[in-house]
Amino acid sequence: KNDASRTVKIVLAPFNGGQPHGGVDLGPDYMLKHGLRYQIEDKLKWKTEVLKPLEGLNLENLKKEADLKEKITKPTIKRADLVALANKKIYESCRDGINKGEFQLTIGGDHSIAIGSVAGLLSRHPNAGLIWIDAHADINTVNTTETGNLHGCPVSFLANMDRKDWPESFKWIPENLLATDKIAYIGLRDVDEAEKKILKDNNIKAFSMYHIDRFGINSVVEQAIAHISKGDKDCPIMVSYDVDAIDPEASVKCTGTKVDFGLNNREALFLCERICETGNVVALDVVEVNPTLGADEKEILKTVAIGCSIVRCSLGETLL
Ligand code: B3U
Ligand code: MN
Ligand code: MN
Repeated sequence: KNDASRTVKIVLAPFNGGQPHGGVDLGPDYMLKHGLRYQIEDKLKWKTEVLKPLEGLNLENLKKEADLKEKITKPTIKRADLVALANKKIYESCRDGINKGEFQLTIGGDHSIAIGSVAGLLSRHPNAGLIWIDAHADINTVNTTETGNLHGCPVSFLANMDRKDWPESFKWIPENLLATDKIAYIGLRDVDEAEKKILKDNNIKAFSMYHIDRFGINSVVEQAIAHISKGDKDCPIMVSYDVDAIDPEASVKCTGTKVDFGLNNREALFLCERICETGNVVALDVVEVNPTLGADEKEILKTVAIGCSIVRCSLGETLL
C-alpha cells in the first residue's frame, strides 16, 4: 500500500523526442509553476522529493543530431537511440531512486517516457497492473508504426513485442516485464488498423469511448481494475495518463494529437478518484501536456490545471 510513508517521488521527464512537436518538454515546468508540489504537500499532506533523471543530457542537441542523420537514413522509427537513452535514465531513476512504499509520479514529456517509468515501476512491483488512459493505444511496434513517432509505441516495448527487430539501444528493457493481460485501456478513439489487430490478437482489455457511453465510466473503471487485479485485492496499480484522453472542448487543447469526443472533465477525474479509492495506486504518469500549443493563456491554464487535478485525485483528493 502506498500510504505507509506518504512520500511522492516526482520524476521530471521533460522529453519531446518521441513525437514531432517541441514544447511538450515544458509540461513539468508548467505543472510545478502551477503549484503542484504545494498542492501535494499542503493540501494532501504527502511529502515530495524531485528526481531529474534527464538532467545533464543535452536533449535538444542530441535531437538535432539525430534529425540531421535521419534526413538521409530515413529510418522507420524516429530518434530511436535518443528515446532509448532518455528512457534508460528514467528507468534507472524509477528503479533505484524510489523505495517500494513510495508513490512514483512521472511528469512528461511525451508518452514515450512511459517506457522508462513503467519499466522502473515494474522492477519494484513485478505484479502491478497497468491502466492506460489515452485516446490512442500507443501499441504500434517497430514494424507497424506508420508515423515512426515512438510515443505511439511504448506499450509494445513494455510488452516485449517484435523484440527481435528492436534497435540494440532498447535491449536494456527486461524481457518478461508486462504481460498483455495486466493492461487495461480507457478512453480509446483513435487506434490504427495494425493496433486494432494487436489488441485483438493478444486479447487485450480495451475500453473505448463507445464502452464509456454504453456502460458508463463507473462500470468501465470497475471492469478495468478487476481485469488487471485478477482477484488480488492488494494488486498494485499504475496509471499512465495521457491528457489527450480528455476532450479538447472540455479542457485539453494543449496537447500534440487532439482527438474530438473524449472524456469530459468529471469522467477524467472520476477515473483517478475511483482508482485511488482502491488504496493500491503506486504510480502515475501525466504526459503530453504541451503548453506551447495553446492559443492563449486561458487554454494553457486549463490544460495545466487538469493535469494537476489528475495528480491530486490520484493521491486522494476527494470532493467531500
Ligand atoms: N497511432 C498514431 C498516432 C498517435 C499515437 N499516439 C499519439 N498519436 N499521441 C501513431 O503515431 O502511432
Ligand atoms: Mn499516449
Ligand atoms: Mn494519446
